[in-house]
Amino acid sequence: MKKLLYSLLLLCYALPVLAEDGYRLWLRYDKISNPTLLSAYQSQVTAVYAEGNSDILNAAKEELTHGFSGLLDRKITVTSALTDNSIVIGTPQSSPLIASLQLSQLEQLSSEGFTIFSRKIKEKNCIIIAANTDAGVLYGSFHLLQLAQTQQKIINLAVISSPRIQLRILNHWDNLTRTVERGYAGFSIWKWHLLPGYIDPRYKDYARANASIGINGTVVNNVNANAQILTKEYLLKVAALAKVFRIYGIKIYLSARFSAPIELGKLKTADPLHPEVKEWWKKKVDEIYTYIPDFGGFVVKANSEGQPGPQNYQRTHADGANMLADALAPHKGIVMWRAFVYSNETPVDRTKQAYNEFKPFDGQFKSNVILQVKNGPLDFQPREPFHPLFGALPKTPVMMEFQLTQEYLGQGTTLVYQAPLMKEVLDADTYRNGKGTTVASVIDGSAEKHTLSGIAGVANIGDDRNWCGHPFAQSNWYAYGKLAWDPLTSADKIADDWIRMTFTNDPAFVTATKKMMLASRETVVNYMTPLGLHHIMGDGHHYGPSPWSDRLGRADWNPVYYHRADTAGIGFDRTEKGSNALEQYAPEVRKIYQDPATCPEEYLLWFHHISWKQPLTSGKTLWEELCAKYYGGVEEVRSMQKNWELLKGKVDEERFAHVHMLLAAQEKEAVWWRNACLQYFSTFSKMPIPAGYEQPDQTLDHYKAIRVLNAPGNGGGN
Ligand code: GCW
Repeated sequence: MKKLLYSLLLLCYALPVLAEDGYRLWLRYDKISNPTLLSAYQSQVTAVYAEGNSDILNAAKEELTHGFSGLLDRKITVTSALTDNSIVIGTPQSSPLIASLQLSQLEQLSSEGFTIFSRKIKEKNCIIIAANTDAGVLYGSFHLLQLAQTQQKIINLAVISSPRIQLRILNHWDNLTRTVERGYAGFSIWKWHLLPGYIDPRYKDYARANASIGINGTVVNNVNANAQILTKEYLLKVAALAKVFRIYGIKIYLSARFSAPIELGKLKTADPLHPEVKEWWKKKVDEIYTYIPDFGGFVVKANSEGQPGPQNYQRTHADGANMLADALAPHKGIVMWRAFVYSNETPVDRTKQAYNEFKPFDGQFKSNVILQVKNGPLDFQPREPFHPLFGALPKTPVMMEFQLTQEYLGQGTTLVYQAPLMKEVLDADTYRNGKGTTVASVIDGSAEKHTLSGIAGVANIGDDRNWCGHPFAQSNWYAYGKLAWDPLTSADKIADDWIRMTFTNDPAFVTATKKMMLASRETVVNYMTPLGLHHIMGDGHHYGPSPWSDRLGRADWNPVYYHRADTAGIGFDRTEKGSNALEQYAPEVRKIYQDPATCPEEYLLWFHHISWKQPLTSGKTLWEELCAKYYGGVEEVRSMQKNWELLKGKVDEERFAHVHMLLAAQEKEAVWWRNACLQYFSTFSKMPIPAGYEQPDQTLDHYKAIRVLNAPGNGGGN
């Protein structure tokens, strides 16, 4: 009896550890399931040897020993003497042993790069992870672990890897109240009220996860910023976070509210050219560096959607950015100035406004300013062409902003792997310096040899146990980091690795799941906004379809502004005959898009107003093609459901059931999108949904009457 009780008790303790609740992300380090491989790895790795004791090196040692102990199912420790089959880590500065190897490949590496190779040292077989900095060693350690997690070879490697982009940053739209703007995974993970005293263990796991994919910076507060974050009280809290993140090579940045000198400093103005304002920022920045010596700098959303900015004082974006840049420069801090600006006072096509606003200032920003530009000219739609500013600012460093949180991509219920979306933009050709000037080459700085380069992802992280809400949403955090390190990596490779580490190496599971992930973005486009449609989501909260909406205060917040459906056709004419947004692209790009005959169909209604009866490449008319896309999208969700069912038993029950339920929700939403949009558009096309398709079971009025109350992430105090 006692024994039974004891085993029951043990089981109780064991259960939470075994539960696959998604908390461990892609850092699961479970025992290698393939016995042959397991014994091979066991003979290749028996210990970790490191000379040097910095915090970052210690983090690398901890990760390697923890990770390999799990993967190899035996205790791997750090040894004080070199033993056979050791992983040897270090830099020439920290390790006399590494220095003695005189590694010429270190010269090829950037400060964060690493090299991994095998060598016999003092008759001992070693796997060496060397770098120029401790952060490089940490990244190399994660790389080696990932090779083992994905069951690839770990000896006799010749890895040389450096990040192509310098600043690889997450932007949290987290409010000090702990609500998250556009967040669908719970509340903010920052427990401001408990900081700086209580350090939630989650902060370390957050930092580990980021370091494992090379993310080296984080902006912890919403770009719709509360000036409070700049008070001493809050800066001490920020400093406590910075202390945890520093150990993982991550710098902290803050969103700065432009009017802070008024709100906190009691000044009468925030005019960037006013001496007192300059002085206030200078002092504030100096103060920040006393608490956080490696503080990264500011991101600023100015004169956008009601946020204060230099234009309130008839000053320019350059005046505003440069004033902050001057305050940060002595400390080597930077300003990430957002280009997401538009005004409804000017009746100009919203997609043109950022370019119009910033193009004239090219070359006028201080050297520690980088412009942060969203991937497309509108706002994180399921599909947008690349932002014309990527091809328009040769004299200014420009960084990318992607949105990992799925504001316009079905939010918490939708399985959508975003690497294909990101790749589409990164690979797009701006033709800025002739053919081959891809967006990736602009943002990595290589196109114009800029020294400052960066990329930001709006985080999809919250305090849900599994971090991102949807189990597959984790893949977007992961993919973002991997593409930030190397934008040339394929979406396929990233998905493959992520699945193996997050779920299982079972080939049948990997193949089927990868197929589903790679198709998932197009599926969402098909049932939400096919053929170049955009911004026809629900008012304000952006959840569900609402193409009929025209009630919001400003024209360009309303779906009818974007689809422009009438009896003649549908789509936004952005050619010379229309808003001429096309003039903002290079002639080569313009040429492709300006003619409906050559414009890729995925952008057709983005650039053109097309007649309902216009035949498309499929031979179908536009109306028929629109129907085919919406119906196809729903069918694709149904096949995802079927495919997922076939994988039952190949993954743990918990995550299987979670995804199963979410796919069912997604199917309902896809039907809702399809029925609502097609019935609404048919009031203009005056054509029915072709017979043969399953007909909508609800009327248009039914769909119009749906009200989504309390959608998460929409509004709330900051
Ligand atoms: O996509 C829109 C969102 C806003 C957001 C804004 C921005 C932070 O709807 O919630 O505000 O973009 O990027 O500034």
